[in-house]
Amino acid sequence: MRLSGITPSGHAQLGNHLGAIQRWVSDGGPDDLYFVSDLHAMTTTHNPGRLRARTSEMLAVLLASGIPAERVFVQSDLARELGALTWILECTCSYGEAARMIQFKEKGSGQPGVRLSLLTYPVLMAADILLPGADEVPVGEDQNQHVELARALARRFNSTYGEVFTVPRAVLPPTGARVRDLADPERKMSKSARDAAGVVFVLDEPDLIRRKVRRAVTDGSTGVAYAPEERPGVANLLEILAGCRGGRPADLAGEFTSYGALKEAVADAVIETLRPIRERTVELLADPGELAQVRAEGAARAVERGEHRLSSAMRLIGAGAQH
Ligand code: AQP
Repeated sequence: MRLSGITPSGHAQLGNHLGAIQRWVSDGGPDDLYFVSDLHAMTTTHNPGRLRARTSEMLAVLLASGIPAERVFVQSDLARELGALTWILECTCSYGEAARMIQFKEKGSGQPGVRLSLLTYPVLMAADILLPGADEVPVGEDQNQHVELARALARRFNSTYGEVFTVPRAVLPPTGARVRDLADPERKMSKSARDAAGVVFVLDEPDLIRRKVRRAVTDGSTGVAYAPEERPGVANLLEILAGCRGGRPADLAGEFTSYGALKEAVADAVIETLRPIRERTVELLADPGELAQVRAEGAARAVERGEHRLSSAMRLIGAGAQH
């Protein structure tokens, strides 16, 4: 069973769609779970109203993209169970293990007022994974170390107190699955990018998508060829086209003789890929009752999948009332 999350740290962007959500729809199994990881969006300064709105929007985007309602939930709806399990796992984890996480070192070191949660969120992530018993966790390279931590904590708990947790493994994306920022192809496209000029958001209107793609950074070469190292901007456009239409980027390059024609084709493909998702998301957001019901049912199902592990873990560590 696979588990994947998406953090509402901004609006969903094309990289989230092509690199993650689209695969979740096409490769997902009936037991897989997908969640909006809103608790992970609080490790740095956040705006509560904006977080709530983005959480609903992200849930709507997942549903509009084709993920069945019975496979989604919102992380904070399981705050009690995840909070309890996080504490148990923190009592299984050493300070050194948490402090070694590269993301903590990159985002936290030397910063004033760093939230403690920036240090401990990989343990929450371990709880996300271990509570429902996920055995496969599709993640980007940057999250691999966190899945390693979840593996270590599951093994340590099982060997110290008793077998409760499935030991998960990370499933890394195929190479070339990274969508890069259109304005700066050295960076990956990100929902929290400081400058949105090179980020196509899933809910962008067609005109805006076309403008962003037309302004995409390419290079001074002539002719269209797929050379990710030497020509990252053009390679990114070809990969986006392949992600939307199918086919291999190197083969698609042969269809074009100019960057202008390539950009128009990319804009058309992205607009047509995202159009039905945007339209359905708008409908879903206009009906908060339906979203609230999906949330409530998703939370109940997710709790049901994991509560027996939490109660076993509580019993084995000697906590909670004895039955
Ligand atoms: N540019 C990308 N190309 C391919 N896949 C991507 N993903 C994100 N950006 C790209 C994949 O989307 C999933 C959910 O991402 P996340 O919410 O866990 O956080 P992230 O990877 O940090 O995504 P962002 O958009 O870059 O968010 P911020 O700006 O908050 O850091 C993951 O499977 C991720 O690999």
